[in-house]
Amino acid sequence: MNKNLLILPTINEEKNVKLLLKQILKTKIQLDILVIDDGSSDNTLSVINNFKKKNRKSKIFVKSRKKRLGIGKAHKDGLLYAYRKKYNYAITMDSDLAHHPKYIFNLLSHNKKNDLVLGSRYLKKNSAINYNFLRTFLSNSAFLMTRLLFNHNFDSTNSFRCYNLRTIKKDFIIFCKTDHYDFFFTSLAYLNKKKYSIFQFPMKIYSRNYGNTKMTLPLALRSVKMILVVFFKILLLKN
Ligand SMILES: Nc1nc2c(ncn2[C@@H]2O[C@H](COP(=O)(O)OP(=O)(O)OP(=O)(O)O)[C@@H](O)[C@H]2O)c(=O)[nH]1
Ligand SMILES: [Mg+2]
Repeated sequence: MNKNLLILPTINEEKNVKLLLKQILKTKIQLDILVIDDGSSDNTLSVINNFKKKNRKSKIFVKSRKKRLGIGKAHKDGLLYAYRKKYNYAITMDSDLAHHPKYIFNLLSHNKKNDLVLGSRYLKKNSAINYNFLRTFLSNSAFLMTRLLFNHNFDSTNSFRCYNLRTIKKDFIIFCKTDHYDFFFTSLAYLNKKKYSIFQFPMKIYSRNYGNTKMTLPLALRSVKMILVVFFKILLLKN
């Protein structure tokens, strides 16, 4: 067993996942992979299973759920699995090629001295590639809001992260009641408040070329509401 588990949440990402798995293998980084799929109706699962057959040396596990349980739930379940199986580090990323696997090297080069490492598109200019106006507006607003309310400058909606499971207590998963996109800023606000050491490095994030976004208007509105709810929860939380 490798000491690193890479968690990939998927819904209908057949084209992306095919390229992504190849890119990951090319890095030659030692990791096991856990795909958490929420009811893909395209060929995502068969692409992954074919890839597994052709690359028997790499350990790829698949958890397939019948319907969409939420991206936050996928991350939480993946993290709990990693704790249970005693991995030292859990790496999380999107499966739509938004995060290039070359950046896993950056995560791993800072993960010994920090509890959480994450990539940020806000440390260097022009780091969000091919984002349209709406996407830029949503990400920038989330960044601004979390900066103001939680008093940190982390890229709080970025899922590209490495959790040090030996130093982070799994309580944070229980604190994050949320199952959707708000998981990302909630977990970060909690870990920051609990004084875990968080390190971020600059990275580029690419807009998707294949497939449709899984972000819907109700989910975006839910995040707006949850920022305020989490603000009060964090305020009441003891250090
Ligand atoms: N398992 C699971 N995966 C999800 C869910 N929602 C989104 N994903 C996956 O999580 C990743 C991020 O979702 P995206 O749709 O790319 O969300 P986004 O990055 O905010 O939006 P765009 O990149 O602009 O489309 C992708 O790999 C999705 O397939 C979910 O409810 N369950
Ligand atoms: Mg995306």
